[in-house]
Amino acid sequence: MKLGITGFPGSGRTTVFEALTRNFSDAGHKGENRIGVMRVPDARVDVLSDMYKPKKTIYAQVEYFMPGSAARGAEKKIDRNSLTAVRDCDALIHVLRNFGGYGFDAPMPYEDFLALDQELVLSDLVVAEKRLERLEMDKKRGRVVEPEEISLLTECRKHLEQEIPLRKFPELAEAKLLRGYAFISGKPMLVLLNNEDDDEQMPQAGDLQTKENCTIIRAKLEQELAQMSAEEAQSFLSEFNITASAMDRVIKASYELLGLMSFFTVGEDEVRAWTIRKGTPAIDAAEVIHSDIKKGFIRAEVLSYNDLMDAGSYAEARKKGTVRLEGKTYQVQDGDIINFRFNV
Ligand SMILES: Nc1nc2c(ncn2[C@@H]2O[C@H](COP(=O)(O)OP(=O)(O)OP(=O)(O)O)[C@@H](O)[C@H]2O)c(=O)[nH]1
Ligand SMILES: [Mg+2]
Repeated sequence: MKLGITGFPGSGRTTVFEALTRNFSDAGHKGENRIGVMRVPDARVDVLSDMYKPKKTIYAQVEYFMPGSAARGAEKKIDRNSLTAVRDCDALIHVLRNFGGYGFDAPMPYEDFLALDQELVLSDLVVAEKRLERLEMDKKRGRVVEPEEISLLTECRKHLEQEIPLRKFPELAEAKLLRGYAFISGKPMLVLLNNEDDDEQMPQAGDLQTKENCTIIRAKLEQELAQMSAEEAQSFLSEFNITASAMDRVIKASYELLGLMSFFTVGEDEVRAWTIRKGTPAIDAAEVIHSDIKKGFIRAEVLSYNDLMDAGSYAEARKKGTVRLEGKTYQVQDGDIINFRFNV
């Protein structure tokens, strides 16, 4: 699962990418694509690891992709190639400039947001129209066309003509028949307002905050922070009134945005967070670990993280009766600790 970073040239995409992934290089300045894999911070995994003292502790991960861009800073031009490049991402992180300074106009995050969103909508409209024309032609020629595909595409076209991004219609955006089109306005989006170092306020930005999933960050500050030693970071944190890295928050929000959640396996060898989509049944969660566990599935022994905390230990939880046996169709919950019983 991959998140693509978008935004105007000069909005701070490279800075955000580096702060997020701690991957510092001048590759971005040469217009190269960059990819970074980050662990998803999860205090529950820390606690479980303290409890079991395993040889290995494995966190969930998310991947960030930043397309290289030929456009250079503050050009105020949307780079279409970099939009095309994020079409195969599962969600978007959209960076808005809310800082000024030498060489920059006054920030206009709301206008920038609308301009980019319009671009996303237009490029999807072109795709939908072309495909509909094609399908109509095929129909006339007597070829078999899927009527459901035509009606879904027609619905998309209607919304796009009204300049509404498809992410406002999640069911439509996620329809199986439309998957191949990789509609970019249909991808879940996290909007990052990239503020000045000393500014923690949400800017004037119309109805942005109520309509979109927004987070305020100070990317330059975070990028500097990410390059410091622990001691340096400590004094920096208090100076700028930061309690925890905003990037941890962004990574967690990314995981949520992708519709993902974690279940855990625990033991002396390994404490591990496994990633599944919300609503996944136990039988498919088993497959994430190994296809043999799915094939030979008998039961899932489940204890929720909170019940483990209440009881203090697995053995106590068992005595209290909070360890449950669940079948194949059980819908796994975020934070379930699972021990799969299976035959090989
Ligand atoms: N004050 C301030 N400056 C920032 C912030 N984020 C980025 N900058 C500066 O803005 C400039 C552009 O940032 P980049 O991260 O290179 O932006 P970009 O979107 O990757 O830009 P291009 O790749 O050049 O299109 C750099 O000089 C950054 O140091 C911020 O949060 N506050
Ligand atoms: Mg850049």
